[in-house]
Amino acid sequence: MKNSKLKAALMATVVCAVANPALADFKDRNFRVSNGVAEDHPVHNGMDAMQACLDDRTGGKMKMTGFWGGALGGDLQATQALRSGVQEAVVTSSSPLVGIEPALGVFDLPFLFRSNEEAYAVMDGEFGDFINEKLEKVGLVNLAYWENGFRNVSNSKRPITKWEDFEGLKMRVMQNNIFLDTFSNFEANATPMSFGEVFSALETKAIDAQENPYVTIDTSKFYEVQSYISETKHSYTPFLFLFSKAIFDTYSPEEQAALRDCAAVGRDVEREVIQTLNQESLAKMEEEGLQFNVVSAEELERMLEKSQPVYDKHKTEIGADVVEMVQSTLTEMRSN
Ligand code: TF8
Repeated sequence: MKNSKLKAALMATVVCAVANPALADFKDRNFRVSNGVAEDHPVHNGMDAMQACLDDRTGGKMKMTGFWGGALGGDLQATQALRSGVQEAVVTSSSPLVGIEPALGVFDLPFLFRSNEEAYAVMDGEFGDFINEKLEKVGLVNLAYWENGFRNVSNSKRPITKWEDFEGLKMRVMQNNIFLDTFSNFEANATPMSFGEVFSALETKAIDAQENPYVTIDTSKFYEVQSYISETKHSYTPFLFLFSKAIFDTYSPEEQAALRDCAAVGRDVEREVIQTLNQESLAKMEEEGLQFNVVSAEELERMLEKSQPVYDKHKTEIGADVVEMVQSTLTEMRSN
């Protein structure tokens, strides 16, 4: 009798804790989120949605503050600060982090994904989790895969409609050997450079070309110093919403779950805003005088074939199992 009463009381506590986690599970937190992109990039919309979700879940106890335009350092520098536990969070492209976790290079393989839907299914599924486990081993918790997006080329020299048009172009690439090899293979004069240096390098004509998703080219104002833009969609770059594992591990399980769940809420909003803004950004850049060129489906196929040596060269470094897993996931998805 006594025992069953105790059981009932315990059950009530458990049910209550699940339905409405005690606020004691949440401490007052205010963490910094480093961004390379400008404040008007859709990451901001995603972070607002994530914050609303966190307010709801934590009774307003968990707050985040966004820093923009690389104010807390570039992608790589900010990520290293997470690993050493001195900074909490960063929204970064995966590409500059291949020196930390080589498997991330899988996302840099040219023409890997054909559509956003394909990219989402791969990243939000088993393959994304597989990569996340590797990131945890190097001190990084990926809360969710956000979006930078399909990359397109802009330049100040000439229209690009086939791979031969890259010949001799002085082109900025991310600090990533797969990108370096992809564009060197198209005979561009490719130079690795951090994102923060790109605008002035284009402005002073130290470089002719760069490649990024439309919304990033727009919000970072690269179009002001470029004349041509081509839809090459040569790769899809995810944004990782990374949290310092050293700091994450000091949070309660409820706080950790709130962070993961709310980062997924923010992700959905951020992706949606990018999809809407993509065409608007392109239209705006055309209005500003950029010449827009489409690249034919046949030419994109030719570019993919031409890029095969890049796959062969980097497969071992990325991990043969990683490349094979993404390829078999895609093959299966495409056959359905
Ligand atoms: C690049 C990336 C950047 C982002 C962002 C600024 O070209 O695509 O758009 O990583 O942090 O460096």
